[in-house]
Amino acid sequence: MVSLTNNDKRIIVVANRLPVNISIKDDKPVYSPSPGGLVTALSSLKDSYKQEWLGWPGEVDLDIANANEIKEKLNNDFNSHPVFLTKQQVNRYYFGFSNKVLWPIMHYLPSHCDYDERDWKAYKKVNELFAENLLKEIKPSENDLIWIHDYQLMLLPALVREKLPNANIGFFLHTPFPSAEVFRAVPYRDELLKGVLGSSLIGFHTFGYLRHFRSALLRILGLNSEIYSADLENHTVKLGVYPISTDTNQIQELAHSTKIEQNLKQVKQIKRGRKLIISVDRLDYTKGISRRLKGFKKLLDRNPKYASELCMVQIAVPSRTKIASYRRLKDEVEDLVVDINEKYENEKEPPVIYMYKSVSFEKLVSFYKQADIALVTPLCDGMNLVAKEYVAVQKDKGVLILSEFAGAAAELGESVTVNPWNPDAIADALEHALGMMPWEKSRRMSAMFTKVKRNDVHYWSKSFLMDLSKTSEKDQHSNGETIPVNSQISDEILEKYKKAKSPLLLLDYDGTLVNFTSVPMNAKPDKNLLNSLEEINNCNGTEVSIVTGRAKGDIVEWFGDLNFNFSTEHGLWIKMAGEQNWHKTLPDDQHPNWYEEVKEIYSQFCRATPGSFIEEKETSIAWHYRLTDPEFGTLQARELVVNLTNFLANKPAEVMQGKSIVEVRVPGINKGSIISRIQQLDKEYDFMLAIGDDFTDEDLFSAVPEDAVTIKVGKGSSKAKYRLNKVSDVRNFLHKIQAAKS
Ligand code: ADQ
Repeated sequence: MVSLTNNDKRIIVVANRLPVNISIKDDKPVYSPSPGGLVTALSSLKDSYKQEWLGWPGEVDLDIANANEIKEKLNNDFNSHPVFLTKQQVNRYYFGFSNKVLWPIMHYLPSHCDYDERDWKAYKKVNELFAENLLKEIKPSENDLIWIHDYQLMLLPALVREKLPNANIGFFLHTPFPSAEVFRAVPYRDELLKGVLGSSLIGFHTFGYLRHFRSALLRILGLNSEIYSADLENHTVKLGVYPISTDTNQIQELAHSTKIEQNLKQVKQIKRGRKLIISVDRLDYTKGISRRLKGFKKLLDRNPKYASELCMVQIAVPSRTKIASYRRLKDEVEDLVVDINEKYENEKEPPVIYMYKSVSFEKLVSFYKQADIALVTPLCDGMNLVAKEYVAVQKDKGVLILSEFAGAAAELGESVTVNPWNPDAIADALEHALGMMPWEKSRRMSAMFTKVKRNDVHYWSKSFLMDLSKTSEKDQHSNGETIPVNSQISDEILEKYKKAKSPLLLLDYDGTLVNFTSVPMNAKPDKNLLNSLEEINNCNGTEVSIVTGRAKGDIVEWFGDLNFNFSTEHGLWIKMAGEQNWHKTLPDDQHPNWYEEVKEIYSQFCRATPGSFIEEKETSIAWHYRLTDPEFGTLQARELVVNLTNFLANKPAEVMQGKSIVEVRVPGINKGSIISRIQQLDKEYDFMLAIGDDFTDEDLFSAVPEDAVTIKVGKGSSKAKYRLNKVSDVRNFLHKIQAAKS
């Protein structure tokens, strides 16, 4: 593991809110630290890393307050850098796009979405403001770890990457990442995904969210990723799972300290000898408070005696009260509480005690300590810290009832899990918990406590930052052993080329000279490419060769007038410059005897895989799945390869799987065949350059002489010596070649 003791590095935390509250009293700003979970998470790294914060300082009225004075004070006393926002920006960026679009979408509640183009514009603007402030005020270097938090800042990683290509940028999403089917409903889904992809490392609470994110990359951006990484044109993004947690030791200490004595007494007074069920949430429609109350009512309806034996305390912190749906929720919850209490009020106390306020952490811990049951039933929740806080306090007593839809359920399997949408199931879970034997409570709770203690919030931040600090090293090596063509290497190659008297260029077509298109016939060469190749071909003895897997017809149509060398259908048909006729590398009677049957197998797969199609060539046949549902297409391709391999076991055929294509061809001919043809014709060249992007080009790289320059385009292992990232890099390189001899 990489050590995190490094005083040269800073951790720059970027979050919507700074960990300081500013209020204005008598026209003067008053500062009070508001240490949330992130401050605690980073506290154990205080001595090894300098920490700086960037965020919105809260609703400070700038007409009254002095912005410069606030800025200086925050810098000096809190290591914090404010991003000042106008009231309108806050309304549109925070209450608008963040909380009326992204928040409900992330929690599978698109019916709560309220789109407004102006909100999106403000969201973009504020993300830009964050980027500007970060670069201007903090001036990060490549040594720093920049840690961006949550859905309000999804565009920020790419904005920072644009200015600082080698920065270490981490992004952590505190909400769930929903199924791609839901996320694709956001009108600006491409921009949002591309924004987050500016990161070096993206962290999620659970593997499920990571899986959904990868699926969104594939379905929305067409980007294929690995389980823990995605390769982009200019950098690799690592993906990881980091379940956030509590400061378990600190909570245990507090639970046993005298500091909470007074609070414990107050809770006991509320309890009055009854069993206590505790629920603690922000008042948010994702938290399932209404259904939870209905579930509690069902329990009382089934067992009216519980009305005097139980007491349910619902603490609800006021949240996002500027949004209408939150205000409606408040009314709904209050009505439900009144309903239950009116129906079951007895001579002692009402069964539901509803507290609409934020309470101190000491008080919360006292409630957790006195609670026989914690009822945590969000309809959807990234993690849910209340569940873990309860476990951290209880240690080996109590019962946790936990929603299946909270991220915490992935770790806390010993809880009583419940479907939070179903009040009957909530009543069942409560009955189960109330009847649970002490030894079982202890067994379940101790198992959960061990996990919450081991994977605490310090472990969360350390593991994320360790992985982030390793991303830059990894990225450098992500290209395997091939060497990226930097300006020095490019100059060396060009120098050799200039000196050569008879150079030969061997260029693959799709994925090398042009980008892939969904329909292969649409990938026509543009004028610029044709001019550039023609000019190179006419220059001082240089011969250009197109070496492709495409059918001869396509190449004749597009390049027929040009005096190039051509090798098509993976080396089946070759025509060298100046030759009148095409040379076929296989005898005419070699029409494959497996051809029709393979075509029949392909047809079956086409019927079962909408969007796929067959491409017939003379001695090979290809099944394309570029236009299919990407996940299904990949699965079907795997299945097809297994079928074909079995069927062709003793036949003269090769099965190859390339980029969204499965191809069966006659063995013995491949893209390297053009080199044999050159030898047959006794042609000699004193410089060879081969460029290609996929596995079929590896045959060409193997066939060229040792001293040839070979270049792989894109990621993936290769026999080539050098690497260029993308088609546009190849085109730029060709322009340099063009300039070199002219
Ligand atoms: P939240 O939606 O805010 O956080 P949660 O994880 O439960 O949800 O955190 C709430 C925190 O606020 C807890 O530490 C809790 O003790 C405290 N709190 C709740 N009610 C309170 C009250 N009345 N008074 C005082 N404190 C109260 C988002 C995501 C979650 C994710 C967290 C962290 O929505 O899914 O777990 O971030 O990543």
